[in-house]
Amino acid sequence: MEEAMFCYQCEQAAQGVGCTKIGVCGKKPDVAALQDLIIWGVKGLSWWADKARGKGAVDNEINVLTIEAIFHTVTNVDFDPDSLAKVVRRCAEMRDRARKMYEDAGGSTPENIPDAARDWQPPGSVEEMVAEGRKHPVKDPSIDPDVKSVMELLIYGCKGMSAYADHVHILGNDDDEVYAFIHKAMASTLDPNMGLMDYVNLCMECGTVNLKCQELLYKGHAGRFGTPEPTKVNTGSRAGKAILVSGHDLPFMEELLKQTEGKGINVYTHVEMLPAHGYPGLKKYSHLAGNWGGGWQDQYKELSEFPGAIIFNTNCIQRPADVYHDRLFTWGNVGWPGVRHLEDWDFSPVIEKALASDDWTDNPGKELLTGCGHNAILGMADKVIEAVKSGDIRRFYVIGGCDGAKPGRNYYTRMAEQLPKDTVILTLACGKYRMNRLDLGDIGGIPRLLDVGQCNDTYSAVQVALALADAFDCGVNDLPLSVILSWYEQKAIVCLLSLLSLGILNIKIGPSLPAFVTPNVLNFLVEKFNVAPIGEVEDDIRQTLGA
Ligand code: FSO
Ligand code: SF4
Repeated sequence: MEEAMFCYQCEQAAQGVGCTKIGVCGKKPDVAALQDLIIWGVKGLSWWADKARGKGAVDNEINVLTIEAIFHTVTNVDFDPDSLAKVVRRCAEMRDRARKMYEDAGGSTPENIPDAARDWQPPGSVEEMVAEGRKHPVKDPSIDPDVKSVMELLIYGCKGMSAYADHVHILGNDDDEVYAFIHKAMASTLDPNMGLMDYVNLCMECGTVNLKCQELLYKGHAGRFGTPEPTKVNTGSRAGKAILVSGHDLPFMEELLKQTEGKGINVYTHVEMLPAHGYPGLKKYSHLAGNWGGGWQDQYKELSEFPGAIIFNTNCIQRPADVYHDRLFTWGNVGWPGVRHLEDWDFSPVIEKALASDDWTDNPGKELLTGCGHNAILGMADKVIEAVKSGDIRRFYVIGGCDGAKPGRNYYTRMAEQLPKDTVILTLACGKYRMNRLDLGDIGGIPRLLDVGQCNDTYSAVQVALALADAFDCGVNDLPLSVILSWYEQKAIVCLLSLLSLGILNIKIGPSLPAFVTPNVLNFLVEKFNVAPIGEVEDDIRQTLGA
């Protein structure tokens, strides 16, 4: 029977193979087809943009559309066919503009223009676009399965990086190196002469460029909001009106805090917004009240308990419950059919909705610690180094990445609980919700659980590792440090590529391995980097401690 769709880009891929009827994430076949068409469109526009850049011609509108379009296809971002159809049209427009830019810069008509880069125009209706999208599926039996596997790894790396690049752009910190790489990489997937190792090399370059992109983001955030500092965050509620912000975009949070100031509304963070509390420029707002809920996968229940307006500015959105559907908003690249989308920086609809919604009650909760980025950790470097030398700290564990629904993810909680008391855990991204309510204590005043920040703060965790390696005059792989990743979507993929590009060995990945990685590609990763799936908690602790 013909498959209604095929997608295997995230950890939830059905049966560990791929979603073929409807996405486990809720993605319907029409949305899958439109997202496939967007990726096809991005490949075409990238082909011309890459050539134009070779002639010295660059257009920032093309650059920004490229990353925004790709971001719309990341897991749990945009489920709205109308919004996706608009992106398809923009891709065709920008492809034509990139071609013209190349020709105006003196480029001659190339031979063998790939179909995706030809002057195809999107049909008028969404239904026709869906039919067109079905002609460009992810599956392509004409490509060798191992080559296809690494090609998809590259595309998913570009998806993750595009999300970060979008935040960088919103901060106004753009750098053409990031756009140039994404255009080169996406264009390369149309080149029949590319072989397996060519894509492997591009994947490593993707990891390197992503670190640059995350550095731009870190510096953009720190420049605008100050350096994150360790901050305790309440997880309960305050009496009064309430808005909950989910997603990763910090300038959005600043603007919302400005627009809600003095209006009797408390603003709460959800999932990846938690690190917002650590930035001086954001925590100075007294109505930034606390953090609500656990990992993104619990939103149906937890957002149902939230009385005010709710807004998602990035992933991970899921099908809303009826009880809050009317109080839900999306912004940026996020979309859900029937949910009101805010196009710009005027948040008055959200504010009005919050003011018209029920009050919340005063109910203080447990406190979480966030804001422990590299500046904070390296601020106590002497203490940390001394604790390692004296044996008070035996080993560091970076345990982070995405949270998710699978029962196997309790591995990360059990790992944090069972690690010996002379170990320190650095955590980041939403995977932290598997452990950030545990009381793990401290080692001579150094908290045993340090929340480095959002997934993009992989950059910050890397800075800690590099500084420790420098202090102990050794390589990162010689440090008493283990990396245990939990992955879900494509940002985690690009973070993994960044760690591999630094030559970091022995990374453990769970709760399951990517469906798009073939056995041969996995063998390659095992041989070159000794990556391994997570095993039993006790065995993994014993093995990493060398006990
Ligand atoms: Fe999580 Fe979702 Fe930040 Fe991801 S909220 S899963 S890796 O979007 O980006 O960590
Ligand atoms: Fe399935 Fe994940 Fe694709 Fe959604 S994003 S359709 S869950 S593989």
